[in-house]
Amino acid sequence: MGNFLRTAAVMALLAGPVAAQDRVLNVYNWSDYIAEDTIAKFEARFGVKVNYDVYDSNEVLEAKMLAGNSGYDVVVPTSDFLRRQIAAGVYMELDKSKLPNLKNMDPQLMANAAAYDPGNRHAVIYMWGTTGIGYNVAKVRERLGEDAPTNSWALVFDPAVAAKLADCGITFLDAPTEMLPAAMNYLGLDPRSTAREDFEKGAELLMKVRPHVRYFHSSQYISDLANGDVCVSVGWSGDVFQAQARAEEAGNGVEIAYVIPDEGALQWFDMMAIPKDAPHPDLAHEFINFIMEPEITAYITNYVWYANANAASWPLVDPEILNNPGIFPTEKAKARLWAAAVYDARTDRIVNRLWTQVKTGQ
Ligand code: N2P
Repeated sequence: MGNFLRTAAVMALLAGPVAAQDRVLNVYNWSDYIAEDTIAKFEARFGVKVNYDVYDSNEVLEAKMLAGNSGYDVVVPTSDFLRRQIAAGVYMELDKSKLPNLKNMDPQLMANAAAYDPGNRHAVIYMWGTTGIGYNVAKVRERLGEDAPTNSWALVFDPAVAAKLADCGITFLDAPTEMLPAAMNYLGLDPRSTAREDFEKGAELLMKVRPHVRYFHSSQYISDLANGDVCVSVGWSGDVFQAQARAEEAGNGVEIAYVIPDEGALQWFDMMAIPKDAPHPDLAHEFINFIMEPEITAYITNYVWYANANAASWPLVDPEILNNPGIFPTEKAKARLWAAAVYDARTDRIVNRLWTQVKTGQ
């Protein structure tokens, strides 16, 4: 009897750590998109382990989500991709009773996101931003003079201008659903159009400038801009500001600027969602609620230079970021931003075929 009790006590002790090990959260998020201590804080607070993987493309995330059984508990698709993944039945409805911090979210921005997820039933805004141009101020001035069209998409889409910048390095995002509409918009076409001819015209323009493009990649440009290895990148707002900050820290004399061109730019929302087959849905809710704490989200914004939609966090955001029109656009700039159209399967095929041609040059 004594032995039995002792054995039972030992087993109970063992059960503790085993149960704790089971408290694991698998997060799949964009690269360069979280503060250095966010995950450690969550692990310490909840006594869990987080596996944190990253991607730099909605297409990569989408392939995993549609295949199913990804093992991820929280993922962060952009709103237009979110919408069709919801239609495909990929995400569970959020249990809002487990997300009291939803009260911190800005109603207007959540209403914008609701255009892609009616009632915000499946997702919460993580961060948002624009797709514009990052450039090396000195190198662009050296090549194009004071009249460089740095407020225009002409900087990368006018073949004569791009030719003059080719030697210092132009890079494009490997993001067909963002690059083609940007080219269409520059041509005076509707960036939300899904007409085949419009995509073809956009692709034709991209084909003209592609000989001057060093690479198509969606994360490499951060360090390349910062080091002065490339001089103009079509990129995401916060990533360009991270490049600017890295150059400043390195004291290497590289000055990087970000512009939302006068012709307008894409405004996107990256959304936290829980796959239907997530292994740890309760913990996933805890994580989303944790991210919505004002201090946590303000610290992420201060670290990654992306705007958030958490109004309660804004007093804690560095004024330098809050007042930066490249991060939180002015009302005037906002009027020229467009929201992504949601592509159906037919549109997807057109876009993918043209994008392969643009990237390979044939
Ligand atoms: C972070 C990129 C996130 C923006 N590196 C893409 N929606």
